[in-house]
Amino acid sequence: MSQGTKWIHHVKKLSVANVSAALVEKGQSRVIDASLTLIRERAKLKGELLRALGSVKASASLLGVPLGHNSSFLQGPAFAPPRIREAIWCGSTNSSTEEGKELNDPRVLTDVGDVPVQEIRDCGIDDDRLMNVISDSVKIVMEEEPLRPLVLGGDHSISFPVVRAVSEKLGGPLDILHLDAHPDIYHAYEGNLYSHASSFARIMEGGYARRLLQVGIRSITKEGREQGKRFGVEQYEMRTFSRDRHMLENLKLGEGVKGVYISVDVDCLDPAFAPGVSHIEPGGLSFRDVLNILHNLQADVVAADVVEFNPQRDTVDGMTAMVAAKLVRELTAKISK
Ligand SMILES: [Mn+2]
Repeated sequence: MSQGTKWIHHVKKLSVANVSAALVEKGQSRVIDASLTLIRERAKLKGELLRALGSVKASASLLGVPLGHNSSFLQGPAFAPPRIREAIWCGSTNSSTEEGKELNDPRVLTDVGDVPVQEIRDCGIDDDRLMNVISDSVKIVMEEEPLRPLVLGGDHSISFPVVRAVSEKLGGPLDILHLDAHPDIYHAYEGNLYSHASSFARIMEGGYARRLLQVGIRSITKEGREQGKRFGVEQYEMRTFSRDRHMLENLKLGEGVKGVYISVDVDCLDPAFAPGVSHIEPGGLSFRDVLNILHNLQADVVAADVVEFNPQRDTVDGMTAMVAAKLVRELTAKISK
């Protein structure tokens, strides 16, 4: 058993002792209800506040998903959400986004807290149910208009339950802009269908995306390309980025579907810009490349995530935390209007 899951033992032991399965199941359901209650009440309060203020069409709301155990390598992304929040509000910079949105205005950005992933797993709750809790949490945020979820990962496995929820809630497929060094589209990885390397296979199988554009790709296997073809994914690899750049920096997405979802894996960036990731893959995008793509994108962004920041691989001064935070800040500006 890998290090990050070592301590999640005792409920599994209980279930083999003299405790009925029904009793354990009932207790687990209570923990799930309690987990959803705090998110629901915070989202409700923020939604009521924004509706009272009026004239807000869409507003980003942070939802942390501190989950790292579906990674094939390191589990550090479980510790990312509080570090990203800390960096968003770090006093070294002001609270304006590049295009002039004020992050300390609740009409622009609110926070509904974290899905208590470790607490849920500590109670022996399996990944099928955990993924449902993540989806339910996203739907709870969307319930409170004008809130739109801006999700802090976590490893990339969380994008599947998040996209599923957004698509189900809006009632149709989305266009997805996915920035990543990897296509994350293996059927399964080491037998795990929920692996962070398989999230986009689940998304495509579920019919949650009309178009999936993958940008920044530079670590892709034969299976990754075959799966891409099979699902009709538009894979833009770094080796041809200089040729594709103009088109990718002038995208228009989402016409005729329910909206656009943006998933940013921090490792889409060259490790020179973002060393604090689990999978260091040279030859990536510059931070300005990513901002050009995001700033010029014409789209109604209904939700987004920033995933795979690994604080355990970051520099001592938290440089990648600032990078992840700035991605979140600029995505906030993209969502809120
Ligand atoms: Mn990646």
